[in-house]
Amino acid sequence: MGVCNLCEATCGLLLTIEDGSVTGVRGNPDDPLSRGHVCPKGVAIGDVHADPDRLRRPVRRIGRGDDARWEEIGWDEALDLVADGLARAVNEHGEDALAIYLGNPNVHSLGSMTHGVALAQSFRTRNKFSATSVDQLPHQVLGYLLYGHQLLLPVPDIDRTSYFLVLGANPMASNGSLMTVPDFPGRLRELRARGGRMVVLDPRRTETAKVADEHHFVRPGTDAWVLLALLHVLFAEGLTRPPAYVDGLAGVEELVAGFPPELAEQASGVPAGEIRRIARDFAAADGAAAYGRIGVSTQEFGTLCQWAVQMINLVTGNLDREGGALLTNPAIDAVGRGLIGRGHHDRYRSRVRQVPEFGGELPVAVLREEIETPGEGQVRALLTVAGNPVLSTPDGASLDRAIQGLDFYAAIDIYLNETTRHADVVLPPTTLLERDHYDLVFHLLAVRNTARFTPAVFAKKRDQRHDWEIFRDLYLRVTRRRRRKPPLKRRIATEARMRMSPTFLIGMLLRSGRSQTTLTELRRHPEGVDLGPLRAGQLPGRLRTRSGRIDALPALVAQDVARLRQRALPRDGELLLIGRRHQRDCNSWMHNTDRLTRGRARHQLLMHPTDLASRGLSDGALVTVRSRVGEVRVEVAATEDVMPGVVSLPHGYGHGRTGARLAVAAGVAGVSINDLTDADRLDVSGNAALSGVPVTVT
Ligand SMILES: Nc1nc2c(c(=O)[nH]1)N[C@H]1C(S)=C(S)[C@@H](COP(=O)(O)OP(=O)(O)OC[C@H]3O[C@@H](n4cnc5c(=O)[nH]c(N)nc54)[C@H](O)[C@@H]3O)O[C@H]1N2
Ligand SMILES: Nc1nc2c(c(=O)[nH]1)N[C@H]1C(S)=C(S)[C@@H](COP(=O)(O)OP(=O)(O)OC[C@H]3O[C@@H](n4cnc5c(=O)[nH]c(N)nc54)[C@H](O)[C@@H]3O)O[C@H]1N2
Ligand code: SF4
Ligand SMILES: [Mo]
Repeated sequence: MGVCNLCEATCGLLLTIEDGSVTGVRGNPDDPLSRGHVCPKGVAIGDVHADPDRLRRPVRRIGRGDDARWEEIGWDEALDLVADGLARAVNEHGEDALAIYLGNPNVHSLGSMTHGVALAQSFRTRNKFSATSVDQLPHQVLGYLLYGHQLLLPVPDIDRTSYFLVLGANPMASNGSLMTVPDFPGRLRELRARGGRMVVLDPRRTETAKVADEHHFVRPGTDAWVLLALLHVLFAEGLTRPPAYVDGLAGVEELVAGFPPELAEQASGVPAGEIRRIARDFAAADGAAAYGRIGVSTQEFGTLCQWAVQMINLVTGNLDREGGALLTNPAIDAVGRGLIGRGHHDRYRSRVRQVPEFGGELPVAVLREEIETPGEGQVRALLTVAGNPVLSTPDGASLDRAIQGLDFYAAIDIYLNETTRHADVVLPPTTLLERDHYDLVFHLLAVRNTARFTPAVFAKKRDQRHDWEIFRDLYLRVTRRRRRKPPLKRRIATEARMRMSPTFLIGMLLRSGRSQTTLTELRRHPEGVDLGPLRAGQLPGRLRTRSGRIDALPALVAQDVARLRQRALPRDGELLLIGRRHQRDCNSWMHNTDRLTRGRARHQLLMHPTDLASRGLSDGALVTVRSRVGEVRVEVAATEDVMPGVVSLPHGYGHGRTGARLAVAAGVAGVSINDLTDADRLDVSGNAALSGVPVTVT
């Protein structure tokens, strides 16, 4: 039995192993959460394990750029080199001279959660970055502001809801996010079978839009107007029934009074009449849940959008109600037990652009300028862990150049990708099938309460290291080399914890606290243990706010509404760029498996036929896409599935620079959307506004 950690759905797997390799992958029908679901990526999980291009030993770079050569070196030498490079930056230039970027797969690795985060925290630099600020930062800011904890996030009760309102998410391809929902297609069928409805707002007629009861095109970046208008209607028509533990609703009502559906129609293209009807249907439904994801997080008003999504659930009485949006009760409650901090905001700001931190992290959109701008606190050394920011963060091409100017760069990664190819040393950990897994994060966000522990499928080889061992060894080595060491008591405590294996820690966490299961029980049931459907009626008890109540209108939100008011509505004829995901893509990696890269190419720019015609372009042409920051050349594909005025490129492509040998060979390396996105476009949370970038196509 195995588990897939490639996306947030965390499906349980049944693996066939022959002669030490994976020859078959099926979904595990006995898994109480994933119920037998598996997708093409999960089926390809053995390909990563077997991939000859995957790094298995540390490598050191000799030479630069296209002339670089890689030399395998031993672990001790590699760890020493990395510790030397990181400690030297700190000793010579101060704590802030070291930057760290934690990429997406960290949340999917138990060892990263137990040990990687601790290593990052031991660096007292302000220059900590992660994929959070190109992803879900608005959610975390609002979890903190509304509910008192950055990860206290209500999850749509999809198994019981009768009205599911989806903005800027494509769970048919992504399998859900901040909503661990394996087998979304099956769960949607059940929703429809009980007479429920799904309504989707998206600038593209996505796979999810196609199976929805209603789909409305919305102009990119204008959802805030639509969402505020939905609230406007709910208040104006007396459709609210908020719980008693909420303050500040009069302020919300006053604020949304200035955002009628007619204004929203002008901004977004969604007809005012439809907005009114959606508000009424939502309020009338017996259990309704509004949900917004990447498309409404990574835009200029991401925080406003996510706030309004929370408000719609709250004022209609659907927060903490069956069929609405509910809190989970995981076996290890990392939020309730304080394993993850509540969050904090604006304790300090970035050096160059003065953007506020959140939860001890700065927006990754400022990383390039922190590397390139001279002065005290300039970033001189970088550690990336499971990340590829050159492809994943705004204006990646400029970051690509900046990284090459660093004194020292080390990566912990299993591939040489577009970013790690610049590293001085790469330390490759074992991969999923070689390590134990318990999900500390996604049980927190799942549509059903379950618990599952998955022991490693393959034993690691003698010359391999788990990621937690790499984090431990780096912690010890860097600390030893630092001129200013952390206080002795803290050092001893951290060191002791770093020496415990993740599995040992999970056992401990399950024994302490009031866990609903034990590691012994989980070992006996590797398919997972069912802890029941999500529970209603947990609020206000579980709020972590100081008042024990919800302040519906935090100052940050109120101020940002003023920014929205001043915002000019999009102009006709302007082309706005959005991203997309495909079921067979996995962010910026997994493009080195034949299984996922063969078949119809899917890296093209999607464009509406009328937009092509008005520019004298034809389907299949090679076009130049330009934004304020850069340009790419890519094939265009005509489709009526995108709204006129909108073009779409997938993210995670652009392997022409290097990496993903098989994708390059198959001619599907594509271009990077983030060569076009703009590091200056930020939401008020600091999240990158990757969506809705103005571009021209010629
Ligand atoms: N324009 C645009 N940009 C986007 C997005 C978008 O929608 N549009 N989406 C954003 C989002 S939501 C995210 S999460 C980010 C993701 O962007 P990143 O944080 O850069 O993460 P990945 O692209 O997943 O890159 C993961 C890297 O980790 C390595 N890896 C895989 N497994 C392991 C492991 O177990 N251990 C280690 N050490 N390494 C491993 C892989 O080889 C790969 O190089 O991209 C963001 N960028
Ligand atoms: N197959 C696959 N699954 C994945 C991933 C992957 O790379 N591949 N990545 C995983 C990760 S890291 C994450 S964070 C999740 C993300 O999960 P989702 O949020 O479901 O991801 P997307 O498919 O990018 O969906 C975003 C949608 O927003 C739309 N959109 C863009 N701009 C706007 C806008 O301004 N307004 C509105 N209303 N919509 C807009 C896009 O057209 C797109 O349909 O997926 C995860 N699952
Ligand atoms: S939906 Fe696919 S990628 Fe996501 S966990 Fe399941 S098998 Fe893995
Ligand atoms: Mo993500």
